[in-house]
Amino acid sequence: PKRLSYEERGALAKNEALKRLYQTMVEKKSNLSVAADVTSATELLQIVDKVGPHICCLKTHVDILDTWNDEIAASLVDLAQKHNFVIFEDRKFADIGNTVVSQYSSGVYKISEWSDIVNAHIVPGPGIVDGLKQVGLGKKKGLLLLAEMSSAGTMAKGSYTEETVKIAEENPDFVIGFISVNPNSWAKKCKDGSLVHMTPGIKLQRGGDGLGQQYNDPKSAISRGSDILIVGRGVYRAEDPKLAAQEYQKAGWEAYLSEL
Ligand code: UP6
Repeated sequence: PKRLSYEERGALAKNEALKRLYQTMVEKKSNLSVAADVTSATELLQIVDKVGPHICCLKTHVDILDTWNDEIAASLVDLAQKHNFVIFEDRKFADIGNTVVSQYSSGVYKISEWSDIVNAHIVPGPGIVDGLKQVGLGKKKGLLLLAEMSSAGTMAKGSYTEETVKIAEENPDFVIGFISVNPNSWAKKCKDGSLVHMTPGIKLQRGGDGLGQQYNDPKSAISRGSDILIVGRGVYRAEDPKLAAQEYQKAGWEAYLSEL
């Protein structure tokens, strides 16, 4: 076979959150993560309840919401249990270790209390991973490193991208994978077969958004080595978000099966 299955990858995983993610993907036959980037908290919960059955992972941007409190956090966690998905807060941490400790655990959002996965840029160096790990490891959380970005002119490329592999492999207990666009072009150096590649900039109709976003379709993203497709506007701006989620789930899963 060309690629290891999600089951096999899950068996190799050294992190609880990553094991749970693969298990969810297999159980639901879904490699779809919906980015529910609406700014109304009420609307967020409504959309999540609709698309929940079709996703393995919900990606949030908690800092775009019009309101936030413990009740909304609890509702998200309830929906995650009801529909069986993991929660990924796309916080893109980028500060020194000591500061990200507070940003991850404190403030208005207390991200470490309700999200299973967060992500970080490696601009500051490996200390950012040490800081986030201090908060997240005991709570069985996982961290994704931004290896590449989907936006035009991204500076996350070449040796910067390759450096993320090194930092990931130095932290196998906590780093669960990467945000990546074309992992087949650089991730072969990665010896840990469990690490997951999550890819934003996915839409059935390719193109862009006028603000730098560049879209790939599900099939080509998976063939470039992606494991999980992150879809935002393709789902939540669709006339029927549930139907759209179903379509992306099917496209992503068929693309995955064709790689085995
Ligand atoms: N995202 C990207 N590109 C990256 C990293 N993250 O688009 O390199 C995030 C965005 C948004 C989602 O912050 O939440 O993925 C993409 O949304 P879209 O499908 O509506 O473009």
